[in-house]
Amino acid sequence: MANTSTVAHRIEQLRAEINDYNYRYYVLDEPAVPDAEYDRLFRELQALETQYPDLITPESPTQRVGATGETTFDEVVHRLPMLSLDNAFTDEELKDFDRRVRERLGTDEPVEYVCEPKLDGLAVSLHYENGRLIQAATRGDGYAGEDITANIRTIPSVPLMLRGQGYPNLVEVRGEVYMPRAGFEALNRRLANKGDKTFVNPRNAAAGSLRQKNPKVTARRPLELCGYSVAVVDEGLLPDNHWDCLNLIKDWGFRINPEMRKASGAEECLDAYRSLLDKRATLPYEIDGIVFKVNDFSQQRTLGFISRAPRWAIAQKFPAQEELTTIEDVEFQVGRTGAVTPVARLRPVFVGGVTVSNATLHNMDEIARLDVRIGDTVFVRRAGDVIPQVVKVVLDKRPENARLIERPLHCPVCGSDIVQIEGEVVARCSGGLYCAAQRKEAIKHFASRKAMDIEGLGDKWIDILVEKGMVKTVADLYHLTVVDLQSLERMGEKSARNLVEAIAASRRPQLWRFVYALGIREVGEATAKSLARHYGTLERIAAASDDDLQTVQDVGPIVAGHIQSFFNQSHNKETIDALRSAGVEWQSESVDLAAQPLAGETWVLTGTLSEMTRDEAKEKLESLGAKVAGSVSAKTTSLVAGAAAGSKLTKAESLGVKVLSEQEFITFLETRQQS
Ligand code: 5U1
Repeated sequence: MANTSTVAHRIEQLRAEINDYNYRYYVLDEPAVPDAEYDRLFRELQALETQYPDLITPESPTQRVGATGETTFDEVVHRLPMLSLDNAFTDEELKDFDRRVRERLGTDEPVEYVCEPKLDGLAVSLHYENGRLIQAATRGDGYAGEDITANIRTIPSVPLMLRGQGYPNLVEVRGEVYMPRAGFEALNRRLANKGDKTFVNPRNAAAGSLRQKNPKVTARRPLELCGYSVAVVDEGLLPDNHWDCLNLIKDWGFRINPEMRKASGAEECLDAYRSLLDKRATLPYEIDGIVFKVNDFSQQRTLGFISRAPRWAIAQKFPAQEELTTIEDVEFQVGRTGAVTPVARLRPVFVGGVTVSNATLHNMDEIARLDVRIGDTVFVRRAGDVIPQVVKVVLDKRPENARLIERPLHCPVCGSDIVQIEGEVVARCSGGLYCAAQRKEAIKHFASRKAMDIEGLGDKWIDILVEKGMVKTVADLYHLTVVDLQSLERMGEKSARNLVEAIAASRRPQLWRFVYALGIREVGEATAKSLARHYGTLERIAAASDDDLQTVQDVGPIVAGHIQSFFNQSHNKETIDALRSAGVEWQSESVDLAAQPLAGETWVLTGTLSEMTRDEAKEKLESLGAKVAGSVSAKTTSLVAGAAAGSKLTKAESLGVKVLSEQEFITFLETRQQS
C-alpha cells in the first residue's frame, strides 16, 4: 500500500469494521464473523499501525492496553454523587416501597417500573467527551472514587469511542463491571494450577482485577461492563424515561442487561422478582437481586432522594450465595473408583436457597491450599446448581483447639491400604471390588437412570442388598427373585415383583448405555455414545488399540488408557460374561455415520417440553446422528423451543437459526424415523 492517505483510509475501514464486530459480539450477543476472520482484520490493523505509528489514535481497538500507561488510582470527585440503593428483603417491604412512591406522587394508578438484574460486581463511572472515553472511576464512598481509566479501557465491552453521532458532547455513563461465571471459574483454575491464591467469588475477582496497577494484568481478566444509567450530561437531550435512556446507551455502544423488563405496579414487580430468581442459576453471570426503578424521569424528580439513596429505586435481594459456618468434622468417603474424598460436616447453614450441612473438600491438596482445619470458621458458597464449596477460612476466628485434617492410611470402609500414585492428587482405596463402598457405588452407577435405568432400584436398596451379601456384582441383580426381595424389611410382595420386573426390563440396553453402565473411569455419557457409535459392538471397543481409541471423539490418551485397562482386567471380563449369561443383551449400533440423517448437525433444546423429557428428546436426536449443544451459536442447525423458551429462542431468531415448536419437532421425528 503506497500512499499515506490510502493507508489512513484502510486503517479507518478496519477500525470501523472491528468496532462493529465488537458491538455485535459484546452488546448484541450476536457474533457476526468467525474468530479467525476477526483475528485476521485485527492483525492487519496492528501491522499497518506498526508501519505507520503516526496514524495510531488512543481510540483504536488495538490501543486498549497500555495506551495511557499505568493505572493511577488518583482521586476523582464525582460531579454527581454515586448513590446507593435501599434494599427490600421481603415482598411486604417491596409493596411498602411502592405504596410510598404512589403516596408521594399522589396517585392511585399503578406506577411504571423498570426491573433490572442487580449484577454482583462493582459500580463504575465513565466520562466521555466528544464521544471519547476520557476518564473512568470507581464508586469509592459515593462522593469520590479512584481513577481506573487505564484498566477500564482493557475491557472489550467498554466503548473507547461512542457509536453514531447523536451523543451529547459531555456525558457520564454508569454501570457495573463484573466477571461472568465461566471466566471466573477458568481464572480460578489457572491461579490454582500455578499455586496462587484463588478468588472467593466473581465479585472479588472483578474487584481484584480492577485494582491492578498494571493494565496488562487487567486485560487478561475476563471482565465485562453493563451500563445502567446516564448521570452528567451537557449540551445534549436525553429521553424522558429510564427505559428509553437504557436503549439509547445501547445505541452508543454499551451492553445493557437483556433480562430487563417493565412492570406496572408492585404485583408485576414481584412477578419479575420471582421469574428472575427462577432464572438466576442459568444466567452466565451472578446477580444478587433485582433493582426496580420508577421509569418516568419527571416522577423520579418529584420523588427525589433521602440521604444517599434515591426514593425512586429499590433493590430486592435474593438469598445469599455465601455464608459463614463452622467445620464440625471431616469424614472420608470412598467412591466407585476407590477415590477417597474428604467431606466437611458443617454446622447447617442456609445458603443459595437451601440448607447445607456437607461440602466436599475434594482432596488433600485442596485442604492444604485452603489451610482448613476442623473447628475453623469458613465461607461456604453455593451458586446456582453448583455443589456447595468451602472457599475460604477465616483465620482470625480459628479456635486454639482447631485440629489438622489427616488422610487415613486405611480405607474407612474395608480397611485396605489407601494409596496415592505419585503425581496424582487423588488417593484411592486399594480394595477394588473387595471394598463394599466401591461395589455399592459401582452398582448404583450401573442401575442409574442414564445407565441401565432400573426403576425402583434406589441407593437405599442397593446399600441393603450389598450389606446383606445378596448382591456382590452387578450380574447378581439379574438372579434376584421375588422371594429373595420379600425377605427384606419393608419390601412387600408387590414392590418385590415390580423390582424384579424392572430389572428384567433392563436386559436389552442400547450399547452406549451398557458401556456407560460399566463405570469405566472417565467414560461419561458423551464418551460412551461416541464409542458405541464409532465401534458398533462391545467386542470391537474391547479389542481397539490405544491409537485407534484416540481417533474417537472425546477420547484422549488418558481415557484410552482407562478403557484398555478396564477390558484387560479379568474380573471385568468375568462380570461382562456373567451379565451375558444372566440374559443381558446389549444392542449393537449402526456405525455408518454418514447414513445417519442428522449427521453433522447441531441442535439445541430449550423451554419446557410436554410430550417428552429433555433427555428423551436429546437421545432421539443423537440416535439420528445430531449433536445436542447447550447454547445457540452460528453453528446451530435447529432449535427446538418448548413452552416459556427465553433467551436461547431470541438468540436463535436473531441468528436466523431454524426454530421448531415441540409439535413440529414431534412431526419431524416421526417422518425421520419412518424414512
Ligand atoms: N442494574 C442496576 N444496578 N444498580 C446499582 N441499576 C442500578 N442502579 C443503581 C445501583 C447502585 O443506582 C441508581 C439507582 C442510583
